[in-house]
Amino acid sequence: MTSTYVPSDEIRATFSAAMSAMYREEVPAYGTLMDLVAHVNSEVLAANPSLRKSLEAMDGLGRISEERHGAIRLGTAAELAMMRLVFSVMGMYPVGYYDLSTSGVPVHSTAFRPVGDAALNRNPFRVFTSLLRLDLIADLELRETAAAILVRRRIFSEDAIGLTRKAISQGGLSRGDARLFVTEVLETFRWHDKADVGAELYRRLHDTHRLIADVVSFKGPHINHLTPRTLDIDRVQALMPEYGIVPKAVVEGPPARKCPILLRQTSFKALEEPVSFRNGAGGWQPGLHTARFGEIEQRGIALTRKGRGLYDRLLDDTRKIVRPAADGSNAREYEAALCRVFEAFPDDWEAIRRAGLGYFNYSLTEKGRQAALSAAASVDDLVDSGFVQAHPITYEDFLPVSAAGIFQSNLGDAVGKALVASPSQERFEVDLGVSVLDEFEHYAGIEQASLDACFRLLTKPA
Ligand code: OOG
Ligand code: NI
Repeated sequence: MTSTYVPSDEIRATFSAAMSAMYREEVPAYGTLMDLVAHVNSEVLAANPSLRKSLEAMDGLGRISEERHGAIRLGTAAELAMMRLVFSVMGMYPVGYYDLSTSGVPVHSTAFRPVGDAALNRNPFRVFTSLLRLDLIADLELRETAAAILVRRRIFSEDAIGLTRKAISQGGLSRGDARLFVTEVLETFRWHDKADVGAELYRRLHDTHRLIADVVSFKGPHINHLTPRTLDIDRVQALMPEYGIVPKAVVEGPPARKCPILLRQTSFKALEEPVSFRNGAGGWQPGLHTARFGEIEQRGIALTRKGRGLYDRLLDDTRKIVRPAADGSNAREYEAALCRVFEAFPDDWEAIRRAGLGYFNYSLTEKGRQAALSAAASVDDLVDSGFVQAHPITYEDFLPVSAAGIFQSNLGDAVGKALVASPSQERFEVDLGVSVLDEFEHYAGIEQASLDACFRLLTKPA
């Protein structure tokens, strides 16, 4: 009977499209950004046939325009645990642990995403999912008030829960159930302009930390941004003002390079939106809330632990020279320092590969397909002799310093400093109900599998 179920990849693709359509309607600037990104991507591909070729080999061109991530902020462990089950129906699993407390944001996070080439190529939709950490709030009374509000709310509909349980127990969903599942789950991510609290409590939450107000005051974890993938982030950043969008001052992540590494991101500021607060007499009182924004990203090669270590060190060195100011006043200075410091990171695929800084997908060349090896050879020998070629593996995850920069550009400038860094992956995993996948092990596994396949083919008797 399993064959009658809709593949989880397809449910995810349908959900991602539905979410994008909903957000486009809710936040028109996101639609403008999508159009701009599509325009720049097609320009880049037309002007750069070799990039086109390597993308075809690396990721499949089809996924680029489909590609996006979103972000939500949850309030309780129970919400996180249920969210994990919901995402699992769509073939999305928690990868990585991100501690944002180091940057003054009282959350820790994971990314739910498809795992493995086939699933990523079918649809790479992912959701950066944060859990609020009330334990980092000093005001005990406010902490308890917030916790009491959160424990009462129900962010999933009965049908969303029922269909999730059904999918898990029977191993999938029929076409009709899958359609209903997408509709019901989408509700969890919808914007609600009616707050669940009064203006006075909102203000107290807001003054403690704007993020707390965003999580606690509303009925559910509205999607706060969606991020299309661009092939030229600097070009999109430069064109944004022409399209009536004001970008944040600096692009987060590594500088522009010939060989892109990890992830570069930029966003436009959150909108100030009209909301209503409860007025105590059963009525409503008008107010404003800022939460929802747009973001774009450009993805490069996944780095090994060694490569990531070098990246983290260089980023840190840069920030010792110039720390990007929230108002953008030293943006040029920061970019210049970033470029200068990152000269220490090789900008050539073969150099990156040989130094063990990045992960690669290996495959046989035409010459390799004709060859049969009897003696053992090293990977470098096989690459040198032209039997094996290496394509960079795309980074599918996130970066905590960048994420903090994105959070902060959208939470106003007054945030920062006040928290004591306290990563708590164990606590997070208990709340989640499983361990998160280690991203490095995951990429290493993909690389190793591609090498194993090469060796198998090369040593097969003719
Ligand atoms: C999430 C910010 C992190 C990214 O792309 O790094 C993020 C949030 O604001 O909730 O989405
Ligand atoms: Ni994002």
